[in-house]
Amino acid sequence: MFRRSTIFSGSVLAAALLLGACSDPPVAAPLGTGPNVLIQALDNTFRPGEMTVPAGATLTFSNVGRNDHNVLLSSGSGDWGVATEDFAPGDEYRVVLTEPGVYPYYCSLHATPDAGMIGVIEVVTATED
Ligand SMILES: [Cu+2]
Repeated sequence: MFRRSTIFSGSVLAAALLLGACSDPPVAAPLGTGPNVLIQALDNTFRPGEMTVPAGATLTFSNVGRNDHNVLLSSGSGDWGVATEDFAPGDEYRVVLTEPGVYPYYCSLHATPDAGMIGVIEVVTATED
């Protein structure tokens, strides 16, 4: 259904160190078969707040604000997202959504599921070439 990774996070770095990799952050490589899409977390809004992407697109959430944020699903659309401790200023979180649908999300520090720092991603069936 989905794949995800948190890049530049402590847990991933710790795993990389355990595997004997160097301590540099992993190079950001695309995960999905579709385009790469950037969603910025500002203080305190997601930009863009609404977007439509083809299935298989790689979504990169980037915390470019000065505050901690998180990404939580507003309603049942899988269990992707990123916790506050893994989404500090400068952190990025990636997820590939392969199932068409509507994925509302929010930051629990600065929003309720319905208002505030919220966003929604609509995943549509990828067109065949
Ligand atoms: Cu926030």
